[in-house]
Amino acid sequence: MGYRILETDDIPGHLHERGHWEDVADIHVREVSDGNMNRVFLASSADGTRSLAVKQALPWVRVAGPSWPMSPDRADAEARAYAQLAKVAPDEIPAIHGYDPENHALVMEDMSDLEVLRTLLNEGASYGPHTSARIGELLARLSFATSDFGMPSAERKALIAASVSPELCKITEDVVLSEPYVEHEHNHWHDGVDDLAKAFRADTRLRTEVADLRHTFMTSAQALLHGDLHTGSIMVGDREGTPVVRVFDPEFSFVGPIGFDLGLYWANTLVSEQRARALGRLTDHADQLRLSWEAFETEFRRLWPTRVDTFFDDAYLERFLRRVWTESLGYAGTEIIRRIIGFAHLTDLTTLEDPVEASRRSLLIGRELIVGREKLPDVNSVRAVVHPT
Ligand code: SR1
Ligand code: MG
Repeated sequence: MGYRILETDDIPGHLHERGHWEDVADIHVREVSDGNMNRVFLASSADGTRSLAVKQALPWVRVAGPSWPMSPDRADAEARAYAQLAKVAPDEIPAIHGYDPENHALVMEDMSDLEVLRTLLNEGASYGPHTSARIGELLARLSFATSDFGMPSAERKALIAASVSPELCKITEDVVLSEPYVEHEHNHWHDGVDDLAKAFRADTRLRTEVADLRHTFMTSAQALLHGDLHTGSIMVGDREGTPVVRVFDPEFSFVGPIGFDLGLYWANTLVSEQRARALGRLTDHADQLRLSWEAFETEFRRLWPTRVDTFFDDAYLERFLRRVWTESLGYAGTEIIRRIIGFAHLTDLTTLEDPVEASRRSLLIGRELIVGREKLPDVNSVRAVVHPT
C-alpha cells in the first residue's frame, strides 16, 4: 500500500491490522504530538487498563510543515537505535512493541504516567538522586558497547554503515553547529541578547572552535549516539515506589562523537539552572553535570577490562576519557547557544517573564565552555565558569 500519514481515526485500524489490539471498538485515541519532528498518538481501552503509543514520522519537520521536507526514514534510525539501547539499558527506554517500516510508525509503551523531565524542572522540581546518574550510566553502556572497545571491528563497521543518517545529521550540523554563528532565516532571539548574537557572529575564535566541534561531529565515528539528548527526550517518574527514568526519541541517532550526548544533556541542565536561579528556586541543578559524568566515567572504567580489541595499556583509557570530557564541554556550549539564538528555543527560558539575564548568562557560559574547554580539566573548573564566586 505504501506510506500514508496516519490520522487519529486511522490508529485503531493500524493497531488491529498489525496485531497489537484485537477489539477495534475498544480503542480510544488522542493525538499528543509535542516535539518538533513527529506525530504521537495515545490509544487506550475504555476501562483504562490497556494503552499504547503510536509515533509516526511525517515527510516534513512537524513544527515547520511541508515547507521543510524531511524523509520519514528517520523513524528507521530511531527503531535501530532502540534495538541497540535495548541490549544495554532495557529499563531506561520505552518498551517497543513493533515497528512498521512502510508507514515509519513505532508502536510503543504509553509513558503518559511519567513526566517529561524539562516540564518537571520548569515547574520547580528537583532531579533527585537517580536521574543524572542513570543517564550517565546509560551513555557509558551504549558508548562502550557500540565502540571499538565493546564491539568486534567487522560488526562495528556494519553498524556504522547501517546507522548513516545524512538528513538528520545535516539538521544538527546546520541548526546546532553552524547557523547560530552566521546570519540565517532560522535564527531568532530576544532583543535583550541582540548584542551577543551579533558579537558571536563576528567572533573568529568562537567560530573556529565551533568549526572544530562541527568537523568532529561529522568525522568522529566513536559510538552510537542518541543524537538529541535534551531534557525533553527524558521522562521520569515513580512506578510502585521505584524511580523510573526513560530516554526516548533517538531519531537523530548515528555513530558519532560520544561527547555529543553528554554535552547536550549538560547544556540542558545548565540552562535549567539559570532558569531556577532567575526564579530563586535552585535545588540540585548545580550537581547534575558531576553526577552524570561520574556515573559515565565509573561505568566506562568498569567495562574497560572487557574490551574486545587491544588498545595496549590502560593509559589509553585515560586519554580517551579526557577527550570525551573535553568534547562534551564543547558540545554543551554549542547546544546552549543554539537554544537561545538559533532555531529551536527552550521553554526553560522562553516562559520566563524576563528571560534576558538568564539568557545572557547562559550564552556567556556556552561561549566559555566552547573556547575554554581544553582548560577546564574537571567539574570544579566548570562550576567556576557557571557560577563564578
Ligand atoms: C528542525 S529540528 C530542530 C531541533 O528539533 C529536534 O528536536 C532537534 O533538537 C533539532 O535540532
Ligand atoms: Mg525529539
